[in-house]
Amino acid sequence: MTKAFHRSIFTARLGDLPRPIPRLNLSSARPHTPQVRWPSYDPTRLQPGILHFGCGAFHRAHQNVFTQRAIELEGASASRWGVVGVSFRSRKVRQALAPQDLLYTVMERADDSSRADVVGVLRGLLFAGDQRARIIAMLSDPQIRIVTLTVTPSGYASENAASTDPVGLIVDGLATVRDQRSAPPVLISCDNIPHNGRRLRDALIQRADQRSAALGDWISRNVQCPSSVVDRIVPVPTSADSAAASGLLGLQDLAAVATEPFRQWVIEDFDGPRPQWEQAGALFVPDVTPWELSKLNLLNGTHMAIAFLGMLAGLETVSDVILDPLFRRYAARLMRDEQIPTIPKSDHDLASYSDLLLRRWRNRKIVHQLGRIARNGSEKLQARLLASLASNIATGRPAPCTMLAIAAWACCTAGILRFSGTFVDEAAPGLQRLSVTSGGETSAFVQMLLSREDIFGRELPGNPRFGQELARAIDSLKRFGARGAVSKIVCDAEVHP
Ligand code: CS2
Repeated sequence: MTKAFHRSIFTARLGDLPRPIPRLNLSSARPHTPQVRWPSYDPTRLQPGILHFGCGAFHRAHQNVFTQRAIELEGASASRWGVVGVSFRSRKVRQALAPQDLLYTVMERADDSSRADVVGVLRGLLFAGDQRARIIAMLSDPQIRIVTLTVTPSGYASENAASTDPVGLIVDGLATVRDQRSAPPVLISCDNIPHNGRRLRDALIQRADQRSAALGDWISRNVQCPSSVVDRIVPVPTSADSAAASGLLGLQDLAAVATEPFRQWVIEDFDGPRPQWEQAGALFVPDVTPWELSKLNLLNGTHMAIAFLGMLAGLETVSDVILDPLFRRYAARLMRDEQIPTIPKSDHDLASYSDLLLRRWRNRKIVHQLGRIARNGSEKLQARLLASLASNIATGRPAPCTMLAIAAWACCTAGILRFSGTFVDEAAPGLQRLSVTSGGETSAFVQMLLSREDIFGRELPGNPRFGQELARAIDSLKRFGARGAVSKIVCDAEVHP
């Protein structure tokens, strides 16, 4: 065999090996692919002006997209709105983003269109467990004019022993601001909870009061916590999403996020500098309540209802449920007959909003796992389903769809019926014990269940109609299964509208 022959085999073999795709970062060459948009500004020139707590997929696909658009539309003057993210639960986000110079792709997917944006607004990423002092220094840095939060309801606990939870860090940062007599940043909660601004403010004041009443008082007089309503469906990112982004970019992206085209951010007016988010589609309003009520009830409440009923019916994703004509009718009826009547009238057109929701949920390109929505359902039940139910009971309006949704939550969480998929809920072990103690007796189970004041409050359990109807709905699920129980309600309504 000649040397040349050896060489040709060697090169051929090398050529067969898959070449590693270079990682997305600031120095990677930008391939010219029409579906991918790169930031039109230079990310290295952004100065940090926003500190964000809770750097998960939702933040990356929501607030950062608004900020990027605002920076692009405002031009060079907006370069003071770079974002420094803080993560609390793990170092994973930092590990994925650091080798990418904090760049990542947001892929917008619809059944008939798709686009991808490389987002460059993140200019720092800190981990609360390791970098407490840095975070407090940033909170009191006069350049940081805005702090946004997506830390889930548990992030607002006013009692907490750790000093690295969001509320503790902000209180420490504000104490420094007060000592240095500078202006505090504006704190914007972007969590999906009622009156999120007030909730944040109360948690901060209570925690500060434990240190010194003067600090609590200073916070109450000087710190603005506007409420905001955020909306965009962002499933948990998967390795398939990373692979898809890498395919589009020709560069490896291990922090890519997939989302729907729709995005909404409604923010209560406040004083002080901010990116021109309204140019990017955000809405500034004096009072966010109408948006908050429609979002929490119509979107999140119906999501929750179809998640538990869908899992009981053996389905896996939101689009599986909504593309099923029976469940689509159920969702439409829940919104039209049981939720819209409980929301005070405003300029917000709720009939169009619910039609839009049904269209958004049909999107098969968004793989939104029902188990993800069911996660920690017990802490979300109050704002999403129980509040509208209480108002329906008070006015004597029947609410069979809501009752069935609550029954489905109970059957899944207490392990009364089998369901597809998995979900975590801190209250689940306690509810499962109740189910075992009741020995399969629905009314005994319901009686014990309703004593959980942390889930149901005091008022609803005091109304005997609630307990009786809930027990009937659970029995209907046990007897006819989710599909059978839903069709009894929906078909019955169509016979007797
Ligand atoms: C969902 C929300 O998991 C859930 O509770 O209802 O995450 C929902 O997708 C978002 O609020 C949409 O804006």
